[in-house]
Formats: sequence, C-alpha cells, structure tokens
Amino acid sequence: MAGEPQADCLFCKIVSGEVPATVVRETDTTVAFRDINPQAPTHVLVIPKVHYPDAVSLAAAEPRIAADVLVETGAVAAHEKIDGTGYRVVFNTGSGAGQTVFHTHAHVLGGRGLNWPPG
Ligand code: DGP
Repeated sequence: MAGEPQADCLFCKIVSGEVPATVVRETDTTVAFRDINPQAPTHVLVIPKVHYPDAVSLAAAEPRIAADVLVETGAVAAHEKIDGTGYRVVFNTGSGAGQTVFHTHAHVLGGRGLNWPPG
C-alpha cells in the first residue's frame, strides 16, 4: 500500500531502527539524521516516516506530511545554528539529478559558503 515501509528501502530501515543513524531530531512524522557522506559542515537529511520515492509523490499523496518535512528543515537549521548565515535545502529528484535513495529526503546543507549554480 502507498506509504507503507518497503523491505528493500534503506531509509525505511533507518525509520524502524534496523539501520543505525545519528538522529538529530524526530517528530511524529519525520526523522532528521546526519548524512553518512557530508558535503558541508552541516549536512542533515530530513525524511518522512512514510515511504514515497521522492518529494513530489509525497506531496501529491500526503501534502501535510510534505509540509512537515519542509518545516522540519527549518527546525534542523535552527538546531544546527545555520539559520542565521543561510543554508540550502535540496531534494534531488531522479537518478539524473543524483538521487540514489528512493525514499523522499531533504538535504539540509550549511556551515560554509554555498555556490550557485550547484554542480
Ligand atoms: P541522494 O543522492 O539525494 O539520494 O542522497 C542520498 C544520501 O543518503 C547521500 O548523500 C548519502 C546518504 N546515505 C546513503 N546511505 C546512508 C546511510 O546508510 N546512512 C546515512 N546516514 N546516510 C546515508
């Protein structure tokens, strides 16, 4: 069923605790944890507990939870004290854009200068 945990999904396993992660914050609907391969001094992933492959499919099916993910990116930025200097929120969508894990996740990046356009 849509949104149900997927047996072969790494981030569903982080939600369930089967795969360990350094959790920064957790809400009823989201988990925020440090990226295993950080690209900036702060690099945290915010994921919904429900399984949808990308941000757009989550927003179409569960708009309130999609909003929770976005609000949570701001809470992470405040928690990490990067909200004053500025930070970047990225949803890589599709393999051509660099998405490698097909469970919705927002990258929250900060703590250094961030160039535009991104690579
Ligand atoms: P993306 O390329 O946008 O799909 O981002 C996936 C991110 O997930 C990537 O930056 C690395 C991170 N990642 C992959 N495996 C693990 C893991 O086992 N633990 C954690 N904490 N992060 C992971």
